[in-house]
Amino acid sequence: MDRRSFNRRVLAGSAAAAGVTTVPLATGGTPAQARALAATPPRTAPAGGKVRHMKLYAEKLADGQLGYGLEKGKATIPGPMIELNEGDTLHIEFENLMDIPVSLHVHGVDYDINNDGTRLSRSHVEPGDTRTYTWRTHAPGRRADGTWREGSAGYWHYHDHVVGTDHGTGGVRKGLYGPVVVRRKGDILPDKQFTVVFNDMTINNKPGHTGPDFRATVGDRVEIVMITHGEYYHTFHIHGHRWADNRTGLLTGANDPSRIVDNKITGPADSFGLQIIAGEGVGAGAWMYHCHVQSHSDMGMAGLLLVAKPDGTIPGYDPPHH
Ligand SMILES: [Cu+2]
Repeated sequence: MDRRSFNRRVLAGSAAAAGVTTVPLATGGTPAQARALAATPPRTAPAGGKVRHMKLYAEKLADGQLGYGLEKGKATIPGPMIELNEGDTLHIEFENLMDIPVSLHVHGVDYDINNDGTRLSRSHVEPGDTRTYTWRTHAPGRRADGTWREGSAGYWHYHDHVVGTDHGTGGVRKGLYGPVVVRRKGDILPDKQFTVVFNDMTINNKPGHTGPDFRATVGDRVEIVMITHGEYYHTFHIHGHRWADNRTGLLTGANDPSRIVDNKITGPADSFGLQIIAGEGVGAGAWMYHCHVQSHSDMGMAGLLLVAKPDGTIPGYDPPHH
């Protein structure tokens, strides 16, 4: 089930429970339209504490790049989005379909040395082999000494740490990376999610000039997970929209001191996330996002957030012809 139909179901259920009338979504309404009409608050993350299992593969793609995927033959760059709630444990049965050793190394969550995904800790995976990596997460709380321990919630990422060099330089360069989102109970859930990875001078290792482009409808709550890899520093900028420079990318109230930005410097292995309401206050359009280092954007580090009107049209946008 895709996220939108999932939203439809959840929205339909919650609206019914709240006794509100909604426009039938089967007639083509978006989750955002339904929410606006029903004044339904956004969905939020539940408490964690679940034990989850998933299968992940590493494989060569047809064009010689490398990717992670949930099924054989379906690897993508970036790899699949892995979402957890604070308190969850995740066991990943990771299979290496390539003819070279590979690994899975994660940022931000809890893992012991056997799950580090490095050759130095002998936690990589030889060709044809399978290994289960375990990631754990925790909610914030007070330590025995009274000091505050942070929780795992954040916008994180995973990547290979052995292809090419003991730092995975070759693996990361060829596409072995992906997003991890850990939510705190009550965090607002998006309608749509996109991952943007500035990797060397590409976005998401996309060959050719510019893109990828992403699609949303006015009013959609869009979440962007932004990750940087490679050799350079970049700045992530999006037109027409702003976000809070904090853990969630959202303000929590009138007195939240977080700075509002529309541009953020980002260097190798940095990651952050943001949520925007597509077209809020500005309407539909082909809204650019790009690295704001001028030569980088000139060289193709730019794409579009295509925000459509409810009728599907995008004013001023001339789609590329194939
Ligand atoms: Cu750049």
